[in-house]
Amino acid sequence: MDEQAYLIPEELVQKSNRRFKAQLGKELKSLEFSLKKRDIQIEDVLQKLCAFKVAIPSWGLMSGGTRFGKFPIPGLPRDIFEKLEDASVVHQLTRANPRVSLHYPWDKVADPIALRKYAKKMGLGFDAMNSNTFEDQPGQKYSYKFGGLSHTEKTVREQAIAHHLEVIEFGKKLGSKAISIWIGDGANFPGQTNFRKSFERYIASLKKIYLALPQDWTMFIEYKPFEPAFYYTVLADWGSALVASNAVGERCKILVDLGHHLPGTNIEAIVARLIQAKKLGGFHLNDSQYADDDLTSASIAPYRLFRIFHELVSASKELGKKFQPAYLIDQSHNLKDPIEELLQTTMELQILWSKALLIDQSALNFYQSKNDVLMAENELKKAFHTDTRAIAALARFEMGGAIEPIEVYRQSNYREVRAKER
Ligand SMILES: [Mn+2]
Repeated sequence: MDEQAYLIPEELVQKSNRRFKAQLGKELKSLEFSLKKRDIQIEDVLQKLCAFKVAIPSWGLMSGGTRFGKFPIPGLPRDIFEKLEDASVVHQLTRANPRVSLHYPWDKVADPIALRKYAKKMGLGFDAMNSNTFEDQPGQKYSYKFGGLSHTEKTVREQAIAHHLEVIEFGKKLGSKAISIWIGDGANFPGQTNFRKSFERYIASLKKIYLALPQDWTMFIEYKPFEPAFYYTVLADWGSALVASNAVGERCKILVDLGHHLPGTNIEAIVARLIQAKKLGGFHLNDSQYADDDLTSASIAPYRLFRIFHELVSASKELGKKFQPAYLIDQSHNLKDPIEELLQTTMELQILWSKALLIDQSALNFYQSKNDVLMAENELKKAFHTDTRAIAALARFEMGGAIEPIEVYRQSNYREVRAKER
């Protein structure tokens, strides 16, 4: 158990847990009974679920919005220190979100060492650093209006590369081990850009950043089909990302943002391909109805997320501990309190992850080999239809968190108190 300065009074967590413990015990008993018939031990699932950690993005602690407007609630964090406080509340209650992913320069501070110390006090560490060449910063010499890493002008590309080196330097001081690169480069109109040359320039720029990447760091490249460029995007899809990451080097891996796919895309098949190519770096978790909607994970298509998790669980069974993709939430919290939405997200992820852990891989392999389509599909359905909320709750409880995180959070009046201070 870690001794951290968590912000929700511990007795509030314990009081709530005491209230829900008996009910949880009953639910676990009945789940245990049904899982035993399938030769599954709850203890086994629990252990693996406890190892499942998801990072929080610093930008996800604010009220997001659309290009049409934002509707912030009172008490939101005003700087990265306050963002860490809110992230710490999420982690205190879930015990599944021990790291925060920063955005540079939005989270830039003069004293990164002080920031690192503060994070430690809050029980947190730092995940991947995110760069930004998709907008111009005040005082910047060259504009990114027509791109950054793939820009036609060498001076602009060099400025964009220098920015990435700055992000890495900042991240090193925080103890981060990765840089995540998403670029907005592309074109709005046919004829505007030479596809091959812009891609070549992008790869050449990545290579220069890669040279400055510390040995124990990973570079994640994130693809997206469209927006802000609506006709052509330099890194539009997993195929382009695979070509680029192969060209750049072994520690250049691909980041799959679930919302960065066109409707109907079989994302789990893409995930399987990237695993096979040893190029799956990690995930930006969210959900979408249409495109990059950044909605709460599992709010729209939980079965899709379950199928993606199945690919990951089955790969980790085969590949063991060396298979460690990074998981980050990347959502825009427009309508819900960001802390509540992050709690809800993490709870949903825990539920679906534990469902994926319930799949009987050898039975599935058997039915697949016999081309027994219905029974093979049923192996997935059996796991998906199992109510694993109790296992997720038990995992939080055993790790020192809350059985019912949102209930504790609301009881604590955390946001109301912050609204008076911030
Ligand atoms: Mn993303």
